[in-house]
Amino acid sequence: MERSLVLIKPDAMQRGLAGTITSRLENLGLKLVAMKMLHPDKALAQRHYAIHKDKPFYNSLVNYISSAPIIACVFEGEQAVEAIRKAIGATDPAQAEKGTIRGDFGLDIEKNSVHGSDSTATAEEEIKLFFSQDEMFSY
Ligand SMILES: Nc1nc2c(ncn2[C@@H]2O[C@H](COP(=O)(O)OP(=O)(O)OP(=O)(O)O)[C@@H](O)[C@H]2O)c(=O)[nH]1
Ligand SMILES: [Mg+2]
Repeated sequence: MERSLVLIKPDAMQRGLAGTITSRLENLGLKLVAMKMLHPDKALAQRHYAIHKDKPFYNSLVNYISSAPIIACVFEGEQAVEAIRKAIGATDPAQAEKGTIRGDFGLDIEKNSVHGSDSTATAEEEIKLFFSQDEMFSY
């Protein structure tokens, strides 16, 4: 059983896509075990994307993620990390296949609607950034 952190990014929130995106991931057969709406501050955005701190787009990415409320969720299930990455599609919506979340809804390489953890190890670190133990559910 794996867990993955999903963020519904500002561009998707602002276009009313939170339910659609959550629904697509539930329809993969994954279980929603944590969920919250929050407006990330810059410090949280910087920690979440720390791996990209030397990239030219880092400041823009941090400003973008902290520009508006987002929804953070944890999905759990068999091969959850890979299943979610597949459903999300390529980073650049222009390259993402139709039928993927980014292929259908992403606006550009930065405003690409959703984040999904890229490994089980990353997922555990990311989940700890957004959720405490008592915000995670088993049912
Ligand atoms: N402006 C800009 N943003 C980028 C670029 N590449 C990536 N990003 C943004 O940075 C985020 C993290 O990049 P990556 O971790 O390489 O891509 P990813 O794993 O598909 O996306 P996440 O699930 O959000 O981590 C992307 O989702 C984009 O929002 C770029 O070349 N320019
Ligand atoms: Mg990534």
